[in-house]
Formats: sequence, structure tokens, C-alpha cells
Amino acid sequence: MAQYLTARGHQVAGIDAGFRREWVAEMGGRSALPVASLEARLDAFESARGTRPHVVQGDLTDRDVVYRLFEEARPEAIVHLGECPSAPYSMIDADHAIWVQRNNIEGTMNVLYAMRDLAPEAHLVKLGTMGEYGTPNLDIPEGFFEIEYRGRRDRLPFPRQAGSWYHWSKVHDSNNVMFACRIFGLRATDVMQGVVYGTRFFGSSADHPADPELHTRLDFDQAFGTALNRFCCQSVIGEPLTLFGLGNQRRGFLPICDSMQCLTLAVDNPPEAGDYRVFNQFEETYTISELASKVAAVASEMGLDPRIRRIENPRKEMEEHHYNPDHDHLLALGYQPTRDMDSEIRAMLEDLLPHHDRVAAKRDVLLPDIRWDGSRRKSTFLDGSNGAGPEEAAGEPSSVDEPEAGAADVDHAVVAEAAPLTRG
Ligand code: USQ
Repeated sequence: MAQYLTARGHQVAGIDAGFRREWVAEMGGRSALPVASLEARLDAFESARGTRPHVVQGDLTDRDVVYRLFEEARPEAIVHLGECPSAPYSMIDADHAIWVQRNNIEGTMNVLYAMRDLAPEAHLVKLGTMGEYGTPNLDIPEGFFEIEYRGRRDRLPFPRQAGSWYHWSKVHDSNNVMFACRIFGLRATDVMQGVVYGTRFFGSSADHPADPELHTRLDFDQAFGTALNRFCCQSVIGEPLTLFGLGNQRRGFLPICDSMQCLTLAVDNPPEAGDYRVFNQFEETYTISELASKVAAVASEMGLDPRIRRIENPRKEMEEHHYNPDHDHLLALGYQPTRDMDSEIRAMLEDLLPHHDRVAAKRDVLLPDIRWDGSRRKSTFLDGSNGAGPEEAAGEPSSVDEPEAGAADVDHAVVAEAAPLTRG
């Protein structure tokens, strides 16, 4: 995000302690693409862009650190990406559930108070999640809807029905940000983001940094790897693409470069003071089966041998449901999708193939064992074997193996990334 904003003329400061690296290590994983130390990345940033962002190594739940950064940076916009983003991680046990909620909610509260005291005109761009809404049997509006009840009408927040302690932490954040806008007169955009995938964060491949120290990370473990990223890693090392349960769960997806574009559009177009607005941010919706088929088709074209298999779903979630969310607000601001999914999958596979051995060495972290009922047990394949059973033809999963169950001139932004946290 810092690279993307800097390339567009913004001056960026940040807070980060690389906590994501610790979470992924705790899961036994590592990034498929090597990630240099923060210092080495900042050096590479300076060489490539001629400017070095002021980055504090610190914890968003430490209010003094947050206030100090606000005093130094005097932000006009704050892009808040500094939360633990993993549903499975939050479902491990009570310690992880409570820690994820404290981390996410306290960090955001500190940002809100720092804004009130030190940057009341600034614009908060806060990363929420489409998962806040859950999968209701209704179309999903962008944050609010008009409702008539007992003859009276109102515009109210659309009900949230999150599916993990992590997703609920985002719901609590949304309520807190909305309330802070009302009582402190702050302005905020809450971005309900779908599942992000990809390795190239600039819209044009020509802008992709040549220096590997400027590349993004890509996780594939059960907690921090998202579905499409995992499917690509699985294809590269010849492991089955794991469909959880029926595979008919539908989600909104968008490539990382368009996530950057959307967040930047929000930064460049702040709402009025006191306004809390919600953007649903995704490009297209797919079922997980459709997604796996897409990856398998591109991987086959590239000479790989992808296999799609269903495994027990470790989560409690609806596997067949209505899903039709609105996503008009960003389009109205000029959002234009820059890449289609197939070419993005191809680029990912090209970027991942040279790191085949890094992924293969950690293949054990691919099968999920964190279960929503709080137990820990590896999911088994639903074709009755746990490794060597019949497989679905790539690209066409069958229906067998049913499971049981304002100002455009903003130029100072603070980017908060995965803040480090102290476990209580
Ligand atoms: N799934 C599989 N196979 C896998 C991994 C996942 O079938 O190997 C399924 C899951 O059961 C789920 C769907 O794919 O139904 C999405 O799972 P995911 O792990 O890709 O994404 P999720 O847990 O929903 O969370 C991710 C990010 C989170 C963000 C969210 C957006 O980790 O930070 O908030 O996507 S959304 O899903 O729209 O809520």
C-alpha cells in the first residue's frame, strides 16, 4: 500500500512490527514468496522511489506509540490495515479468540482517539470485511438499508451475521467507527473487502517492482492463506486443491492491485466531517468450486497437473446460500477493474513456480485442522481416503462426495499494517 500511494504522489508514514510473520510461523507456515526484513524493504523502497517512509516499529494497541506517530506524521488520511485478518486463527481457542478481538478493537479505538485529539480533519479508511454480513437470504446493501417496521421507516445498519470471532471483531470495529464519526465528527470509510488474491499489487505488470525485496508476501497455511492463494500454491506443488465441504460457498473476490486502487480512491475522495460511509469492495462473486476450476484450468494450460478434491469442512458455514451484495459506491468514484482473474492466476503461478521448493517444504500446513467446534483434527478427504483416493477432473468438480453436514489533494497518509501485539 505504501508503494502504491507513494507512486501516486502521497507522502507515507507507517506503523508496523511485522506481527504477521509471527502468526504465520505459529501456524507452521511461511510466505511462499520470500519477505525481507522491514529495514531491508525500506532500503529497497528508498532505492526504487527516492524517498524513505517514516515507519515506526510499534503496536497499535499501545496508545502512546499511536499518539507519537500522529504527532510526527500529522496525517490527512489513515489507511488502517493493522488487524489480525484470520478467521481460523481466531477460532483456535479462547486465548486466540480474545486476543484477536482485543488486538483489533483496541487498535482501532486508539486510532479513533488519536484522530479526535490530533487529526480531527483526517479521513480514516478502515479495512472491514464482506464477512461481517454473513450469508443472509437477502441481497446485501452497502452498509445501510431502508426498512419499514410497524408502519415506520428508517435507514439502519444492515444486520451483521459474522461467521468467526475474527469477523465479529470487524463488526465491533464498524460499530465503534460509526459511533466515533457521530460523537467526534470524524470522517471514515469502512471498506467491506472480499477475499483478496494475487502477487502483483500494481495494476500494470510494467509497474511490478523488479526488486524481490519490494514484492508482497503470499501465505498458504490454513489460517493466513486465502482460498485462491492456497489453490495456486497447491497447484504449483501438485497437492490437491482443497474444497471445503460442498464447495458451493460463494464469496466476492478481487485482485490485490484492485484492492490498492479501491483504497486509494477512497483516500482521494474523503466524505464530509461526521460521515461514516461503507463501501463493499469486490469484483466478482464465485463459488469455491468455480474458483478451483479456474485455477486448475490455467494451471493445466501451464503444464501443471492440478487435482481438485473435497475435504471435510473444518468451519461451520453455509455451503449453499444466496449471495448478491451491492458494490456500486466504488464504481461511482471511478473504480475500474484492471485485471481479469485468469490473467492474475497466470501471473501468480509464474511468480510462485520459482519458489516451488519453499512451498513444497511446508506442504504439511495445507490441510486444515482448526475446527469451528474448538477441537483440533486434520480434515479428511470426502472420497473416503486421506491422500490417494479418486480425484475430480480438473476444471469440472462433480457433485459426488457430499459432506455430512473531500479533498482530492490528500498527500499525507499513515498506513498501519499488521500491528504487533503483546499477548496477555
Ligand atoms: N475454503 C476452501 N478451501 C480452502 C480455503 C478456504 O474451500 O483451502 C473456503 C472456506 O471454507 C470459505 C471460503 O473458501 O468458505 C473463503 O475462505 P478464505 O480462507 O479464502 O477467506 P475467509 O476466511 O473468508 O477470510 C478472508 C481473509 C479475511 C477477509 C475475508 C473476506 O482472510 O481477512 O476478511 O477473506 S470475506 O471472505 O469476504 O469475508
